[in-house]
Amino acid sequence: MSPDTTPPMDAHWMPFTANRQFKKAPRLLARAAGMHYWTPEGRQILDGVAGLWCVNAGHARPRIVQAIAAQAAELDYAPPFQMGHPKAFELAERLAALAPPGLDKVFFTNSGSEAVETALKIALAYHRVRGEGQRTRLIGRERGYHGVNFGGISVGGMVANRKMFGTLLAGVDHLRHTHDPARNAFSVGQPAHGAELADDLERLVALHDASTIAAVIVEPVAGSSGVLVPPLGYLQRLREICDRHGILLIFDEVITGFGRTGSAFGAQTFGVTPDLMTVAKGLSNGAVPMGAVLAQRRIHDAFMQGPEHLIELFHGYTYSAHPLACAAALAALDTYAEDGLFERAARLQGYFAQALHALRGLPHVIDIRNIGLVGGIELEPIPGEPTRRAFGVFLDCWQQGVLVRTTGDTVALSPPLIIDEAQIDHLVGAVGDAIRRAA
Ligand code: PXG
Ligand code: PLP
Repeated sequence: MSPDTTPPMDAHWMPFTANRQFKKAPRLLARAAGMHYWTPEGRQILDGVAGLWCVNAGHARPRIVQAIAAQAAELDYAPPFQMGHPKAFELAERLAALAPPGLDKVFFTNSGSEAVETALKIALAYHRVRGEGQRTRLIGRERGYHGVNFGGISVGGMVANRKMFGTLLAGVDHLRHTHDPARNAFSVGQPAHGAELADDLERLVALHDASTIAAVIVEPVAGSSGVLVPPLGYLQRLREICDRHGILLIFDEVITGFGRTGSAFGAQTFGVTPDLMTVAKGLSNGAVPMGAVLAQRRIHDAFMQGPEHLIELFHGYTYSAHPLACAAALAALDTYAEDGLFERAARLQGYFAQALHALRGLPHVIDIRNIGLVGGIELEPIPGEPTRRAFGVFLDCWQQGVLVRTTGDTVALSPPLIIDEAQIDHLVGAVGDAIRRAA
């Protein structure tokens, strides 16, 4: 990299990054449009991960760009407490209409992490306002990712994200994860085996008693921990057990939302409606930070009691429903609809699955998983050096001009939903070449 394109790099403590390695050989992105990034030197990079699973309509979509610019000039900021602005209400209506029936109420946040904290707090408070304040336990799942704040890492199940940070929230327990390569390796779409893993919730109910449990939170498809697709019947079974015991079911759809699995939300793809749903990322196409919690009407309504001049829920962020974020999200929803991108993801998923599963048989490929336009290729770790093989594939792809993501020894792909067949071939071909070279 030439000195004129490399800024000073001392001060920026980078998130989830190997800082020392990065600063020795920086990978900078300077510009983006459609399916591509460009580096400061002008090298074109095919975006195989929609930025970080968020730019579902592709980069720099004109409608979104113009909406943000116009909004900044018209109303830059409006206080969200005891005040409102029109686009916040419009966006909430649009989201409720897109979601499965019943998820009628929308609370805005600025990220997926904040959406998760908000959903967990709503779950606890909901039970309390109904006189069941002893329901204080929160249940997550091994290998779950629910952002990086204290509630999210407490219910989350990624060891590296938890172990440094003390005792976390009290009263949290975890379901077993659903990854079962012995029975399900190389499943195309939903794996056949493992619905019974949902019965693990019955074990926790037997241990703690249902009367102490507020909510269960799971990702419909675990993204960050390596694209773990739910076994057929698993989410249905989890829903039934929650209903039997009065436990709220929270779907964390931060990755699975906005077309990623071939419908608006994973809830629709898998045919299971949660009580609370968290979204972020694709909500604004990644263009302005934004998240939200969608809640069943009865949950919201349980709070609407007592004198009308009193605040019902003591929670919110300075930037909840930020005007720029609302403008970006409305334009993103328009773009998804105009381009039929959720349907496009559904239509392309067969082609994408075929391309991915053609990598079976390459050296060290031990599993391939897919649903909608998300895929995971799991590599056998180098003995004693976990994550190194996949990171090598990531670096090789970057050299080839293709951006992928790795987690552990899984290479994850989640391209913008505007991708075409030739670009799928290019993306998966680059990964295949990198895997061959890494052997
Ligand atoms: N829940 C889920 C299911 C997520 O995937 C979050 C919450 C947190 O969202 P924010 O906006 O606070 O980051 C996420 C985010 C990765 C990776 O490496 C995935 C995420 C974030 C960063 C990296 O796969 N997902
Ligand atoms: N810290 C201080 C000192 C604050 O005053 C506030 C908000 O007023 C916050 C943190 C929370 O910031 P935010 O609402 O952006 O999450």
